[in-house]
Amino acid sequence: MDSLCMAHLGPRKKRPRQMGGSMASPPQDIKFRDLVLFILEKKMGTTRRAFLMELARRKGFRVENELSDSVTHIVAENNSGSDVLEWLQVQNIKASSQLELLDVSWLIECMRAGKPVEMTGQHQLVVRRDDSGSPSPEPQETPPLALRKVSPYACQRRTTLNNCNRLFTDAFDVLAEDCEFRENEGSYLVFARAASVLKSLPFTIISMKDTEGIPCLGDKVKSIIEEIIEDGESSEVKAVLNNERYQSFKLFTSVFGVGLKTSEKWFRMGFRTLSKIKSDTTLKFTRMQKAGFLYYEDLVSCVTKAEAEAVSVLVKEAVWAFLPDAFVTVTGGFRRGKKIGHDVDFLITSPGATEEEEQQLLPKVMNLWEKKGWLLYCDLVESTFEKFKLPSRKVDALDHFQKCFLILKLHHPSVDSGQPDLQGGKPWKAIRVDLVMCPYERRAFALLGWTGSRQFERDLRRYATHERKMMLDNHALYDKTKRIFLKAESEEEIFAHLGLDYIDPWERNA
Ligand code: DCT
Ligand code: MG
Repeated sequence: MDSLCMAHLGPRKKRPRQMGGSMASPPQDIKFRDLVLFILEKKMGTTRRAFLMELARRKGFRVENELSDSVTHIVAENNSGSDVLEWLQVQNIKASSQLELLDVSWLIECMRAGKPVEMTGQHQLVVRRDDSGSPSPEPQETPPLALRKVSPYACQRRTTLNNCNRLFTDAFDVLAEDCEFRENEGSYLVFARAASVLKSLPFTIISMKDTEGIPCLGDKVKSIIEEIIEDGESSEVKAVLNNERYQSFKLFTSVFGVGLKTSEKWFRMGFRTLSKIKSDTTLKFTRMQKAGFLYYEDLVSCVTKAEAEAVSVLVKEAVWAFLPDAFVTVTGGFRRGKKIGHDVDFLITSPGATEEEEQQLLPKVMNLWEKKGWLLYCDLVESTFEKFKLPSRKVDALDHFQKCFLILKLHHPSVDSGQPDLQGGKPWKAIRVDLVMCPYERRAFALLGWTGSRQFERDLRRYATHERKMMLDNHALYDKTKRIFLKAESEEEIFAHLGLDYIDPWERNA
C-alpha cells in the first residue's frame, strides 16, 4: 500500500505557476557540488526549462538562473554546439574551454540516474567550424527517444525494474486498481496498459512532447499525464486515494482469502476496519480468511529476498527427499529480480517421475512439513490437466496443474542476523508460498506462465492470438493454422515459435 501512495501523498503541494522565477535551491540540497548547470531557454521554451530546472534541483543538482562564470555545464535542446556558441557571443560571454555544451538527453539521463552520468559523444554538442578547411561532421540530429518504435504488446518490450516514470506509473496503478475493485475491466486495461508501457521507457516523461508516438496512451491517459507534469499530481488519483470505497477494498483485499465479492459484502454492511470485522460474531469466515486474519501482520509485511531464499532451501530439501531428480525453480516476481514479493512461487518438475510419483510429491511434502509443525495453512488443489486440451482462450485463465497454496512457518536463522525483530518477539514469520507441480514436457510453458508479470502474460497470450493465430497458456501452445501443438523444451523455444525476440525474466516486469 505504501509504495502506491508515496508519490501522491508526499509533501508535494500544488505550486503556484511561477516556476520560472528565482527559485534557487537552499544550499543544503545540493548533492553534486562539482557541477553548475545552466539550461538554455532558446528553442526549449520557458515552461519546459522551468520544469527541468526544478527537477534537477530536486535531484540535488546546482542549477543557475543566470549564466555566470561559475557555470560548468550548459544544457540545450534542439541547438547545435555552434548555435550555443553563437548565443554566448551575443550575450557577450566568452566560453572557456572547460565549459561543457550538452544536449538535454544528458540531463534527462542524469535525472533518471539521480546523479551525474558520464558525458559521451552522444550528449556533447558538436561545434561546426565553418572557417576551417576540413569538413567536420554535421551536428547529429538524434531522433527523440519517444519516437523510437515502442510496441503496444508488453511481450515485445523490455521492462526492467528500473522504472523512470514512477510518478506516472504509481498514479495509473492506483487508477487501474480502483477499476479492478469496481470490476470495470475496460477501464482497468486502459490504465494497466498505460502504466505498463511507461514502465518500459528508457527515459522520463518530462513534457507532453515525450509521449508522442508511444502506444497505449489515449486521450484520457494523456490528460492525466499532463496534469501530473504541470501540478506534480493527479486530482483523480488523489480523489481515488481518499475514496472510502477504494480505501476499504484496499484494506479488505490485503487479507489472504478476501477477494472482491467479500470486500463488497463487508463494505455494504458498513464495515470500514479489520478489527470490527474480526470481532463481529455474525460473520462467517472461510478457512483461508481465518488464516489470513491470524497471520495478517506477517503476511502484509512483504517477503524479502533473503526470506525467499530461505524458503527455497526448505522446498528443495523436502522435494529432493522424495524425488531427487526434480527441478525446483523460483518463479513469480523473485525470478524477475524483485527484491520483495507478497509470496514465493515455485515450479517443480521431474524428468524421471511416473505420473503416480508426480501426483504424490506435493502430498508427501505437505505431510513432512505438517509433522515438523511448519504448515500454518495448506490448500492442495488437484490437477485437472488434460494432455490434449486446447489452451484457454481467456487471457487470465488459471492453470490446471496440481498446486498448493500455503502459509509456511519460517524460522529466523538461529544466529541473530542483526535484523530488528519485527514479528512481535516470536522466532518465526508466516510466509505465503505457492508450489506448482507440472509434467516434465510442459515445464517451459509452466515456467513462462508462472514467471509473469501479469501484464506480460496477458500480452503474450493476446499477441499469440491476434498476431500469430496461436493459442498460448501455462500448459501449451497451439497453432490454429497448422492445427498442431508446438512443443518446447525452454522458454526461448516458445518465444521463437511466436516469432518474438527472447525477453529475459528480469525484462518482464511489465
Ligand atoms: N499469474 C498469471 N495470471 C494471474 C495470476 C498470476 O499469469 N491471474 C502469473 C504471473 C505471475 C505469477 O503467476 C505469480 O503470481 P503472483 O505471485 O501473484 O505475482 P508476482 O509477480 O510473483 O508478484 P508478487 O510479488 O506480488 O508475488
Ligand atoms: Mg509471487
